[in-house]
Amino acid sequence: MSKNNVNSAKTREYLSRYMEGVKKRNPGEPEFHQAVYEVASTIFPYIKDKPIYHENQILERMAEPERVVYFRVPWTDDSGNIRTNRGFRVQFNSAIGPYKGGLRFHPTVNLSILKFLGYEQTFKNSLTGLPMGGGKGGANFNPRGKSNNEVMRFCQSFITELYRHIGEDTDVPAGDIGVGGREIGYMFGQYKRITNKFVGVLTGKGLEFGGSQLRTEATGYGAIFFLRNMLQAHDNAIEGKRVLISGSGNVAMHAAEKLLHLGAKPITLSDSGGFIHSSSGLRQEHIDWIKALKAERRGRIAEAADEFPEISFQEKSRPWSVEGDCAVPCATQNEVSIEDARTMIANGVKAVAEGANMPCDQSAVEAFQEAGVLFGPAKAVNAGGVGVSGLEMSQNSGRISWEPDLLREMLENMMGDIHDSCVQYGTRTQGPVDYVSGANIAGFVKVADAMLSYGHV
Ligand code: NDP
Ligand code: 2IT
Repeated sequence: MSKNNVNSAKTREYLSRYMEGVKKRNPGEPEFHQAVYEVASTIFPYIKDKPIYHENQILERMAEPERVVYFRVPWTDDSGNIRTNRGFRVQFNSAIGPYKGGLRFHPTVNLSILKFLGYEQTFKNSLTGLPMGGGKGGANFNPRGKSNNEVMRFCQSFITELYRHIGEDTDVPAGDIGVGGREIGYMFGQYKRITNKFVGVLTGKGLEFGGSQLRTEATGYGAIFFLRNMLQAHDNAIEGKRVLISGSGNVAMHAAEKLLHLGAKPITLSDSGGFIHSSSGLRQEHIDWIKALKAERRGRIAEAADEFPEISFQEKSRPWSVEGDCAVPCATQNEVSIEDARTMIANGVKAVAEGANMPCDQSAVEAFQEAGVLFGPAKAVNAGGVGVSGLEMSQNSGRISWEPDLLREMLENMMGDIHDSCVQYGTRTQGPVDYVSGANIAGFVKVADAMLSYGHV
């Protein structure tokens, strides 16, 4: 991604011709183009003296989903009106295992966003070291303001179509934006009812029905382990660091909690209405209160400022202008622009770890890298979530459940191994580790070599 990666004229020419083809074949899909460019710009320099990947058109085949399912989701609201949404599942790549990746319910969901997420997921899942291919799905359904019964009816209708395309050895969905424990419960219940099978077809399930210890916490906790590892590898420490976080969902809240465990200070959180700030640092009591606000009362982050005098709220803004040492964006794609990046660099931010998927736009990533800011890309930083999903699949297959301590240890080790893989492929002669190249190359090699073994499929 950094300009240094695309370092020869010939590589630049290959990359630009490749991207022209991707854009022509996938018109009107800017998020998908962005995700493919980020990977291709680091893989072309890596494979320039490895003709086998070119001869076998590996990057071309990797940019084409193996299958896309696109379906109608009718449901009835509480007033008796019939509503229609659009459901999707993008089965991107199954070279190293069954398709695996979350479901997103958000009004902005479209094919471009799900293709970017499914493409990214392929490399992320490879980095975990577990046998999981890449997929993503969801619907343009907005759970906000809907009653539990409406969400249940929607989930049941969604699975009534999707169930025939998924399975414990075929495709295993999980949560993402707008899909948490409640939605997974409704969908698992309907899958079991239709198929008469109790199998690990979804992850992120409740602990009572096959869920894994630590899956709920895994993405946010894992992201902070990765941030700590990046700082440690560059002779710095996480203790005492003031950390800007965006979002107040699953990833953000557990990132904030793990920062507290490690002696750092989460100072902001946000939602689509604005952000909250506490200069002395958010405490566990704030985090517990906000978790309950979001999960039980489905309220807005602004309410935290009414409840706690030490917390302020700024409407319709993102937290990136607040002074801090590190940033962990945990809301959504492209929430950090080049202007935000410049502000953070000027304010002395030393490390950025992407908790959300592709939260920093292309120019923001380049600005961080050029300024020498440690930059951890999403596919490495947030891989702990899908990593523990993979462990949930193993437990379900074996009909066993592992103790919390074992899962804690497995998650921390997995994040350490992912960090090591990035260092292996991303170490440069000068400057900090290039984690973008490191993650992309480490994720690519395993998937590409499996694809070579299969011939042209
Ligand atoms: P949640 O639905 O639990 O929370 C999402 C949070 O982000 C909410 O605070 C939401 O605010 C905010 N948000 C979402 N969309 C927007 C938007 N367009 N503008 C501003 N704020 C927004 O989702 P998760 O925490 O699960 O996911 C957050 C990110 O992490 C996503 O990028 C997801 O793909 C990624 N991720 C999630 C994993 C998981 O295990 N859950 C694993 C790996 C990555 P509001 O409620 O106001 O919309
Ligand atoms: O983006 C992601 O990695 C997720 N939403 C989690 C996917 C999973 O299968 O646990």
